[in-house]
Amino acid sequence: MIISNQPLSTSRGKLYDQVHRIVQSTPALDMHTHLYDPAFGDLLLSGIDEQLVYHYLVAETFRSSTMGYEDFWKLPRAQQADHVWSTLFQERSPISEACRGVLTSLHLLGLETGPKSLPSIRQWFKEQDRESFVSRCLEIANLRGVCMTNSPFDPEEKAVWDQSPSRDSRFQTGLRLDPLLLDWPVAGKTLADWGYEVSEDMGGTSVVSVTRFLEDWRDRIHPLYLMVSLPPDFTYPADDHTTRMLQQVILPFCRASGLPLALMIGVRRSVNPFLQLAGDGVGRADLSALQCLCAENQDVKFLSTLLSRENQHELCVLGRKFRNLHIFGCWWFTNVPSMIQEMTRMRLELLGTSFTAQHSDARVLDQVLYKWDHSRRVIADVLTDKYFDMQQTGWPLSEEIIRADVTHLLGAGFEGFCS
Ligand code: FIX
Ligand code: ZN
Repeated sequence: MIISNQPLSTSRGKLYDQVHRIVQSTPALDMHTHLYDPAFGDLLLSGIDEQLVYHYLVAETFRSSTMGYEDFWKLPRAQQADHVWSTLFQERSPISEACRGVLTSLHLLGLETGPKSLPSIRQWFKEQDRESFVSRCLEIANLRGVCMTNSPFDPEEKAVWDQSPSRDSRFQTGLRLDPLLLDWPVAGKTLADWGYEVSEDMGGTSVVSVTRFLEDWRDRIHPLYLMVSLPPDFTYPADDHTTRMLQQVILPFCRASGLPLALMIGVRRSVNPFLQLAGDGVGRADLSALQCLCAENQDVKFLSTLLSRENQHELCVLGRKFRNLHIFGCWWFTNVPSMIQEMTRMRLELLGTSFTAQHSDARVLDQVLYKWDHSRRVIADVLTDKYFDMQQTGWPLSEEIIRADVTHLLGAGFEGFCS
């Protein structure tokens, strides 16, 4: 890449090409995924069948299929994938964002696609060497790192940590705390089984013990941040367990350790339980909870992404008020081009470059290909508009400046906020 300080041409077409090239070629840090370090074996999902049974596609399949929910879940994975393929890719055009995503990922891997191509695609995936496939996906998506979602409460994952796996430095960690905040009866019992002295009412040595549990996992996995997904009716402060856990354990821990707390707000879990993982919905949150957390704890760092489109403007305004709040990504139902475009534009207009433009939330390795390709295109479109407007005033712009902004938006800003 030639880096030049020469002012760019004010021709819109040339600016468009330059910004797109820079956004495509700047390595990103994917700050929230559900991928695993290859050392975690089968927990790292990849391949066409896993892509097809992704919960985004399962939800869409049931809109058009008359198959019973139970009948679908009883099928072996490959047959579930066959059903998704026939319903969404053969009987109609694969036009939704999730379907388009499968096609983009396959295309970027150099595979030909068409209604009859599933058997040959499967065969191709069978022939791939796992180690080199991981590198290939990260290279094509141009990711310099990927942050996992690491839950000590997941028995399969914990079993791997217990073996002290030899780690791949491209995969970083994030400590997931949902059960601690949202399901204390289960989390407390689990902690007690592991030898931490806790009680049902969080009395006695509970606060000290849960803090020690966090310290132990911090020392064990070295997370970039702590995280939790919260429902839209999350309220703070409230006379409930979540507030007590935040006030007595998590906020003091974040304050002392300097680790940020990521609050992902707006998911209504299991609105249709028959859909299993695909059955979660969205609700508009009351952001006075986040406002209060940021205001009362200015020495604690918060990361936030919200699920409801209706919350996005309010979130940007909160971002303007609190420098201890870093906004990131277009989460889940907002990870579609129309929403990425709207949210990125609004964030640039209200926050400048002081946010992280995207995370993938990928659950299957190959998905990073489409998620980043689609997002990078939209981010580059919006940036082109913004730079064009800026240039019209006579303000100089250079390749170097654009690259620094994009580097910031694609992970360096998040790292700076954390450090
Ligand atoms: O809570 C989360 O981290 C969500 O991203 C997931 O639970 C969700 O299932 C997902 O994969 C969204 O993209
Ligand atoms: Zn997620």
